[in-house]
Amino acid sequence: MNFEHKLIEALNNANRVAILTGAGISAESGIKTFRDPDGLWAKLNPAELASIDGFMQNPETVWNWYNERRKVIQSTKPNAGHFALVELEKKYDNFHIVTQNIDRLHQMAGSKNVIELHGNIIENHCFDCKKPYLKEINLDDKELPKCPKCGGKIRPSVVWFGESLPFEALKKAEKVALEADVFFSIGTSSEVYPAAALPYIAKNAGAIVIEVNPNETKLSSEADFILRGTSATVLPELVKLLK
Ligand code: BV8
Ligand code: ZN
Repeated sequence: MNFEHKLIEALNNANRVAILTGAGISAESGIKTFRDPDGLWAKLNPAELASIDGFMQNPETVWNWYNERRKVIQSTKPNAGHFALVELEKKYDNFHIVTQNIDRLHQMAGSKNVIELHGNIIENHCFDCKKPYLKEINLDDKELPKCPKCGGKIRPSVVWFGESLPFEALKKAEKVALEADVFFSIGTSSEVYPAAALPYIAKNAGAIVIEVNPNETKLSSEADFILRGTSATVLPELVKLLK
């Protein structure tokens, strides 16, 4: 891929870089995205599964859907796109990854400053008393675990539709977007708020916005640079060209 000289220059002159990632960056690790044609939600309705109402109506169905996703995620590892971001982080003193992903592949790849906006699929807690549930999960056990403290239903520690994002994480994400010289939006359809607002916050505060996505998104018209390719191919090539 050819990168515009102005893009390379902006990155070589930047001090503060912020990266928003979505399911697309994990696609080349073998984890399905949500809204792509073969995505998780091509067959299932997200509102029924990744939502409080969905869990309250069908707790076992939702619990087992997450266990199926855990099986996939357990067998995956970071791809060249994740590792390129680890290399990129070394070039800047002020570098943050804000991820919507729950797979922890950024952390597994070695990224240090990762802000998780939508929680993670590894941890669980009680739906009623919120107490963390630390017992090992048997991914083949269809039975929904119950809270040892209050008998409540155990749920994955992800952020569902209609649920507020973790306050500290969102506040920090908005701060890094406001301060960024360069803001990347990588592998996200820019559909889900408030995460999707971050590139606009960055742009309005003067950042250069770069989109890395093989497809057009709602953000594309606002981006200063568009790298129309997959993250595992574009990011390693880009990082190689930087000082
Ligand atoms: C909230 C859970 C306050 C974990 C998820 C109307 C307007 C604005 C907002 C709303 C509205 N109506 C409702 C809302 C709020 C709602 C929302 O934004 N809805 C949208 C759909 C309109 N948001 C919320 O509810 C949030 N909370 O607002 O709280 C509140 C409080 C009380 C009452 C009301 C409001 C909570 C949002 C979090 C929801 N949880 N997941 C899980 O099960 O995973 S969202 C889900 O979508 C995932 O977390 C995912 O991260 C997120 C975004 O999806 P993407 O990551 O972008 O993935 P997607 O498949 O969409 O796109 C993939 C992209 O990758 C594509 O562009 C594709 O081209 C690209 N790609 C593919 N391959 C590659 C690639 N890119 C690079 N390389 C590749 N190889
Ligand atoms: Zn409980």
